[in-house]
Amino acid sequence: MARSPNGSAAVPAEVDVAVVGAGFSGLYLLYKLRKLGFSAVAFDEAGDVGGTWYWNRYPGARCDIPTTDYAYSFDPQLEQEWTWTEKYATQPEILAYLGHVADRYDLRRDVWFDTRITAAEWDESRRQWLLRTNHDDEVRCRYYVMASGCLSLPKTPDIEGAGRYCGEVYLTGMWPHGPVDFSGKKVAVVGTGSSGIQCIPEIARQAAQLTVFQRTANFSVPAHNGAPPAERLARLADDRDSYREDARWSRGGMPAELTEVSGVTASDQVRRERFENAWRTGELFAILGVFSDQGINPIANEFVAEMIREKIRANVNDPDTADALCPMDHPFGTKRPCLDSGYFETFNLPHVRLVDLRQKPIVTITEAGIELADESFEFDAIVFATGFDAMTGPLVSVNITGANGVTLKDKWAHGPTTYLGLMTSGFPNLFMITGPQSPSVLSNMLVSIEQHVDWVADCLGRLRAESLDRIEPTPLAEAGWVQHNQDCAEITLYPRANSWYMGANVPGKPRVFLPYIGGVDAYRQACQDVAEQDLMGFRLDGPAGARCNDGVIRRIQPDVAIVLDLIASLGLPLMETMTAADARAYSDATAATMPPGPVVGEITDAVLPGPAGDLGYRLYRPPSAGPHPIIAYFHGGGWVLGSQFADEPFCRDLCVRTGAVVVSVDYRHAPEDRYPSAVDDAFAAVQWIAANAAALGGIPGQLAVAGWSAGGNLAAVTCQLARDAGGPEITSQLLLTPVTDGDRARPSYIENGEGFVLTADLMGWFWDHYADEADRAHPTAAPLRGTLAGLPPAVVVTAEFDPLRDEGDAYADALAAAGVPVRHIRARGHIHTSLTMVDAVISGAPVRAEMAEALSAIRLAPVRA
Ligand code: N01
Repeated sequence: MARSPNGSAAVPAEVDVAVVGAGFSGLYLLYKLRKLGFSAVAFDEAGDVGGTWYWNRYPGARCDIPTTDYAYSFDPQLEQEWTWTEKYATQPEILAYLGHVADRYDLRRDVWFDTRITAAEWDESRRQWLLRTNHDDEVRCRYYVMASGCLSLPKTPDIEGAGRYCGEVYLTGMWPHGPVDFSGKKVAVVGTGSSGIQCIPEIARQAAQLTVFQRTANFSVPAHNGAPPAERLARLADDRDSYREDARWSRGGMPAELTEVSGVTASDQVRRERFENAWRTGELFAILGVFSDQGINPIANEFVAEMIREKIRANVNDPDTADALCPMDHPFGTKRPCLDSGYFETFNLPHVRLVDLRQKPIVTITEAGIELADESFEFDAIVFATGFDAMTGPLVSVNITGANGVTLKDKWAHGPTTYLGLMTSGFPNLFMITGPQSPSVLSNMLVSIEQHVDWVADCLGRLRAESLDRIEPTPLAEAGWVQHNQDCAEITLYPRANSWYMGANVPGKPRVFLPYIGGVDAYRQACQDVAEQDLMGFRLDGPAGARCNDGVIRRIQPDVAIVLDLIASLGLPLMETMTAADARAYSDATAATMPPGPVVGEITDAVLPGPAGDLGYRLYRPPSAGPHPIIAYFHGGGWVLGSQFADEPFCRDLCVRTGAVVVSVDYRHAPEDRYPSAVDDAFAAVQWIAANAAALGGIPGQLAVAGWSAGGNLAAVTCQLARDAGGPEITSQLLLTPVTDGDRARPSYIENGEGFVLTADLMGWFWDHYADEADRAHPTAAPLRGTLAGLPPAVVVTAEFDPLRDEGDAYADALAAAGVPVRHIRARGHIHTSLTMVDAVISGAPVRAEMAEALSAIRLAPVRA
């Protein structure tokens, strides 16, 4: 039976590339592969091209990205000849566009419709995939591409009795092709995600009665549909290429200005203005970008969420219904927000009713309708808008067996693991378009699809040119990418929602954040970097031989990378080229832009007597009733910069996390007062604090010392001095990325000497200001060179991308070797300065939590009691 419009009776026995899917991805892939001279065929279960737009024919189905951007950009001529009628096109118009694309490039001739790939097996001996279809055809291919979409496997309604119902049943994701008429009927819609929210107003127009069963209220924004957006059209007309290039290098795949306005610090008026402006655009990325911090800070997020709830309450007449429609259980954006046309207003119609399943769950579906604990409904039709087994579902639903005989389903039993969302180890020559751990569903799909297809096509062309025929990611590269994805997600609020992004909508599915949330721009850069570094992280093989440039493409924490990019973009002069006065002014100005840190119980300023005059200190008291343990804290700044106020956010954080009084003491700075002035001051301060513990609200005998960087150096030195002097009693020491030696020949000085804020040169500048060469090896300047036995238990924190990493590591090792209890925390992906950037670098929070927990665990037990 011919299933291809080219009239072929059977699929070809062997091709270069087999593609699953004939939607946006599959069609562009066919076009691209053909241009490169590869033989390629595509298979699709559908009767024609269209992918998701072939199946999702429910009333009201539209795109939620403006048509100016929801279209291919690979061929300017195609762009010129197609005119969209609306800002958000209807499903028939999008399907017509895809039909036009298929015709224009004569793509249908290589697509086998009504054909599902049921199994795929890697044949190592022939370096080919063997694919089987539901018609028992077989096709061998060198490369196999799953262009099967992220939301293409509808979830079967997981509701008791779902199979019993005898009336009309519809799934939004598999809507019939013939007409569906709800006129005069009693209709139920189950589900209020994007599909439900789009179809509910349309069904309400026809049905005699409509009952909406809502399990989770959803945020939705009016689409303000109409003509395609004039401003975007004008920009396209003006310079199409640069508009498209902006989209490719944007965060979400549409040109948009990223705001730096924080929801936390903006005034009420600014908040309201920004929100209303975004609301008026009717664009998802606008409302997702009202504030720079709404995706990571719950307070900023709640401002947006509450303003949306206000809109809902203003549009829905019945207050109880309005309340039920207000999402309360997840931060805004953490479930895909919807765009609607009159959704909330629909509930003002007399024949439309909302049933809140949180109040009254469904007990069962019956032959006639739906039964709750206290009410039964009869319906002529039930529409299930219950969503999809997203992202991984379409991939693991095919029985794919890789090189080691393991199926993809088994490999991903605990969640997907991919390299760049493009490939997965153990499955050579298998590519995914918009696979898990790529931006895909968090972006304008069209931009992401084109980027993936281009990357895959370039890769295949390159393999052919280099006489290679096998490509597979290494376990190291894949683990690194999985970790990076997790790092990106964990700094956001997204994992807080029970969303399909998390796999939470499918019972039994592992809860893992599925898409890459680092942004289209960052992702594109990563893919480009991999390609430029000889396909780093891929094992390549073929007639030309085998090779592999193994490695991890992104090791820096994502928010640290943002800070580094920001600093680089400012083009600031290097601190080591400044005078000490200018460097101090610069450092103070930078500190003033940082979030203040958490609220503590009390902050007081005072002075204590030092060897050469008073030393200022700032005391942070926890909110709980005292007395508390005390931490004497020494600020960072290379003995040159800073003051008792300089590390305020970190001190507050330390105070709140440990429940200790933190006394941040100033000390004399170089070059005015060189070594050992700072040491003398630090030791004197610790002696005074110990002697005055009770007066400070502390518990006598429970004194820790702590410090960051040069302050960590002083804290370490102070512990040695106190031990040698027989007091005061110090119960523990917290050394955060400390200076312990100053030997700048260590590998971390070379690996991390440039580009991570604290440079090797700057450290040299600090040392030169602080101490004469002859003094630098003295244990009171280089505590690593001192005797370490008998020191208080230590928490040593070192950062991966810090020039000081190795001397911190060496100190932790040496302490342990000397019999000192040590908790060594290695901050993966961090730099020297990122762990103190409280509320600015979110990924530092777990490290600070760990150090506080470690300190609390040892602080209360004096070692030499
Ligand atoms: O699916 P969903 P969707 N009992 O999973 C509910 C894209 N899309 O098809 O939230 C009762 O979002 C479920 O409740 P809960 C877009 O990316 C785009 O609507 O799990 N209710 C939820 O309310 C979108 O995000 C457009 O508590 C049950 C609903 O069903 C994605 O596709 C249009 C239930 C499912 O919502 C998926 O959207 C449409 C049960 N057993 C879709 N099981 C555009 O505008 C599930 N629900 C382009």
